[in-house]
Amino acid sequence: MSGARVTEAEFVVVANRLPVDRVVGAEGDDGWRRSPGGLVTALEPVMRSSEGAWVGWAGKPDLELEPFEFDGTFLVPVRLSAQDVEQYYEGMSNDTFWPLYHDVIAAPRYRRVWWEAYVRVNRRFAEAAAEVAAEGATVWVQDYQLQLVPKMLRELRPDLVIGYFHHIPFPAHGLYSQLPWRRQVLEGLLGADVIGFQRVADAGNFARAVRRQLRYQTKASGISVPLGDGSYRNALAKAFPISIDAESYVELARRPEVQQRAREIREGLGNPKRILLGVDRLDYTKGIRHRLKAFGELLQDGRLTVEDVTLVQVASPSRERVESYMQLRDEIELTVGRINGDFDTTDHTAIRYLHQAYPREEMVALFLAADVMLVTALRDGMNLVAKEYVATRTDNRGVLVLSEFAGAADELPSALLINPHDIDGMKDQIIRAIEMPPAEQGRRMRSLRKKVIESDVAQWSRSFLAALEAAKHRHTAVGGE
Ligand code: GDG
Repeated sequence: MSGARVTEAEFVVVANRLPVDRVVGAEGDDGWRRSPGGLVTALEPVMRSSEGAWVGWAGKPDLELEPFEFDGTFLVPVRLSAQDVEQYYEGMSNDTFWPLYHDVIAAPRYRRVWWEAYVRVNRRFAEAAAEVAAEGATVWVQDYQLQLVPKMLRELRPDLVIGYFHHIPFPAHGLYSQLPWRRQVLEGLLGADVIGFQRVADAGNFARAVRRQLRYQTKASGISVPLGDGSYRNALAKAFPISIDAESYVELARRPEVQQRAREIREGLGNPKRILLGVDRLDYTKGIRHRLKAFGELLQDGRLTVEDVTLVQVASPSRERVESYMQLRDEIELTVGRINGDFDTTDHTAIRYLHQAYPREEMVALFLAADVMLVTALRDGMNLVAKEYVATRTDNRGVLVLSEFAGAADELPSALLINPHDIDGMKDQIIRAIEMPPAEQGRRMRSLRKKVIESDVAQWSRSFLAALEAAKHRHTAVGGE
């Protein structure tokens, strides 16, 4: 097998997307730009120090690309046809796994052709990774689009140490068991030596599904995976809560031009006493409708007025070809239009709704302009926006209203926690946030910031990779016997 390998990478990341975006220049010439995502930032130091390779899709269908070097990383593009994108990505990943794993907030669709595409595409990713990994290399597979890759890869390359991280929730067994391919997916994931989740509860749900569906033994975080010859391999299923590059947010928040921009934003909104902010991909898991309902009712009840309070809602475009997302956009825009129509004055708006994506500097200026950050997800693996807001509040002012159903709630108990289904409860907490005295804001924010700054994304990748390293030693010990 080694003769066929393109390169010999000691560390390989496998993710749905490559860490770069294609940019087309003015003369029609194209190049690549590093994508701004958190995962890319988190793994950059590891990739640099380890002659790493990254296997992923370049983001456009039917692109035939040779592997290439970018910024010290060997990039291995996996080709997806337009049909693969439709069935594996938009279908199985975003219209089956996504709603099922987020507690069926939207109805998951179970389609056999999508599953077949998912298997086919996962195999393509596994084969690409098997080709580039050096003997005994460490491979880190990312997220729910690639749940079958760990097992497929182990079959191709039993010498590898394989990690998998699940960025979204893992649902309770009662819901998970709807999945027609529930056993195959569990077996796929169990190909990994370490399976990481956002919350302790996700790891627990996974272990329960494994016990119920596969009848494997579990003990604490360990799962005994039978090898078929009477012996067992130990897989670790555990929480590794992801975080942000906190330092870079602090740095942006300290820039005078970003602070100036925050002042301009406030002025542009007519200098209301309080600005509330929501920042989400336009997704039904984020609870944007519930948030709008609560805010609309507060205006209706006369507990808030548009002269005093404005809600800024950034809803960045997402999955625009998936039907449920098109519907959600219509509903949200109808609601925003109604609330603004009912309550706006010529000088003040109730909701400044922005269906756009912004550069990071602008996002930080928005965080700085906001007195209250609303994170009202109905279900969310972690929610990085909550952590980003906290990191930028270097003056220890501002209030985070945070849904209990976001993974971040486990780590950030000093936020004002809410149940977004309880509209009255949410309204009361929004009022409490708006009226919170500075001393209490400071007390809570200091404790939130301490957590986010201590547990940053570098610490996240270090602790996951340390667990994988320990698995490597187990491999060696078994091999040496
Ligand atoms: C998944 C899980 C988990 C948003 N709009 C703009 C923009 N963003 C940035 C945010 C944040 C990121 O996108 C979104 O991250 P979240 O964690 O909030 O949510 P998902 O996209 O659903 O991410 C989630 C995460 O994976 C990591 O494991 O936390 O639970 O669902 O960084 O700031 N960034 C810019 N412009 C925008 O308009 N620059």
